[in-house]
Amino acid sequence: MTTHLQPGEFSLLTQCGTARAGLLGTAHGTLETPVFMPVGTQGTVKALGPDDLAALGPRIILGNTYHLYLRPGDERVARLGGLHQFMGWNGAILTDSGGFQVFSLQGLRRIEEEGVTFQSHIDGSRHLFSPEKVVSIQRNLGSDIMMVLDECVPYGADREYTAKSLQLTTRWARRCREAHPALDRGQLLFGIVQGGFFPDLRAESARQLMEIPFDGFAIGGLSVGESRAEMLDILAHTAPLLPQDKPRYLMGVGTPRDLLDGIALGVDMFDCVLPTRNARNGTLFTSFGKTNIKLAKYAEDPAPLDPACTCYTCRTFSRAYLRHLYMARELLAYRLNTIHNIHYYLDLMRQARAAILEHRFEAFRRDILAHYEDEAT
Ligand code: PRF
Ligand code: ZN
Repeated sequence: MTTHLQPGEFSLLTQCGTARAGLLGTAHGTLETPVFMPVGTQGTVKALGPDDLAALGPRIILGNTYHLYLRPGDERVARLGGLHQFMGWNGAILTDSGGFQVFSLQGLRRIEEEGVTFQSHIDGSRHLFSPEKVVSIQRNLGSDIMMVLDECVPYGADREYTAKSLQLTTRWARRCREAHPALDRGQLLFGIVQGGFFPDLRAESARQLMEIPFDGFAIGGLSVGESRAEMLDILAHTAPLLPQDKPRYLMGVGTPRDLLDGIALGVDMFDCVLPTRNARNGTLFTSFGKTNIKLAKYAEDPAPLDPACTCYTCRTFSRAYLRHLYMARELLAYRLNTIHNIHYYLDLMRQARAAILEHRFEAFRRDILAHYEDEAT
């Protein structure tokens, strides 16, 4: 049983070193942190239906402003009752602001004070994302947690560019807050710290954003091509600068190892396409490390994919069958693999949370990481 918190209320239950276990209230339920948010970019966690999600049990998923604005359109979603109703999902939803997706687009995009202009990847039409516009879109979608418009500075950007950019991100953040007053807790609004790979600029960004009454703070601009060591370095420097009494969200990260390291450094929320995307190319996370279901050694293997896993896929099917589905490009392969990988991520977070609450997180982390020793992940 979980205590029910009001939207925006954040309760820090325990710290184990700098790792934190907490609760965050939203308009669609209370989240147990640390939490992993499966990515549902276009109003679906790819290959899963709401019944699959219900069985897996995440309390929150992520949606994307950029994609849903272009198609089917946020106003259409609003007319159809909002994103929760539209996609048949009654848990919480966090929407990213679209800035990051726009910046990852090839071709035309222009950053100005007013906002960022870009061309649709669908039909080439031109659009402007201003801070006010991305708030309006996210209000139409009705997400529980909205993100401010930010510029995710490309890896390798120099100090001068990064410093200018973080100032712009702060001005955009302020305009987002003004477009959605802090009193309106039905939808929370998080600021996003940028500042590239310059520790003092990270500190400056955090300082400026903390003057604005946000419901939580994200760390953006990481996992953009840097080494793991660089990422952890900036994370270790940035996380402790953020308010103790507000949730901290590391955007677009990462591998199981990254999540455990992030948790150790005091991060409460994560999202990443890795478990869903990997599932669709046969790469599966297991208690014995990462594997690929297409390997020939699985062709006649009657064992479950991960004997230690309790997901529907592992309870029901053999490695041989999963390999067959994958090799035959059967649609069920995507669903079963995704169920397993999402289960793995959610279970890792549940175990991490339990370990924090029982003050044994470091031992737990070392134990899990031993399985991933000689891998990039
Ligand atoms: N900003 C936003 N979304 C993001 C990022 C960011 O910096 C990242 C960086 N890894 C992922 N998603 N708005
Ligand atoms: Zn499984």
